[in-house]
Amino acid sequence: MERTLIILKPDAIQRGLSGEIITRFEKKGLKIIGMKMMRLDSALLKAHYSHLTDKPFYKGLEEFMKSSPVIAFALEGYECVNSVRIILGATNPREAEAGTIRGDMSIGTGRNLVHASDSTENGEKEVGRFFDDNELFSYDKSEYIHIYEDFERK
Ligand code: IDP
Ligand code: MG
Repeated sequence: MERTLIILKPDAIQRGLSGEIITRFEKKGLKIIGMKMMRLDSALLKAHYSHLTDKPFYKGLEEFMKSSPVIAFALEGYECVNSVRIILGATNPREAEAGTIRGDMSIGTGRNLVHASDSTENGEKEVGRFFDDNELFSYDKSEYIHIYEDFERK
């Protein structure tokens, strides 16, 4: 099982799209193992977006991500990092496939609604950065027998 970090960005909160976005992950069958509303600060954002801090758009990105609270959650599932990125769609929503969250509900690259980890390694790292151990929950999901074959949920 992999873990991935999702952030509903300020545009998702402001536009009232949180429920619809969460629903897409729930319908897929992924398990929510932690969730909280939080205000992001510069230090956390610099760590989270360390691959982008030297880009010209970074200042605007940081300001935007601090502009209202966000909802962060951790998802768990078999090979979920890749499948969640597919559900998200491309970074530039104008190039994102119809049917994806970004493709269906957004237009601007800097207003693309949602973050998701981009690799198995980063999934683990980012969940650990945003959640303490006691904020993550281990529990059985009764529908798993109808979502996974045995070998997939080991
Ligand atoms: P990702 O969110 O699809 O993983 P990254 O390249 O990691 O894409 O970039 C993180 C976020 O930074 C994007 O989701 C987007 O909000 C913002 N961003 C990336 N590139 C640009 C750009 O060229 N202009 C404005 N914002 C950008
Ligand atoms: Mg990224």
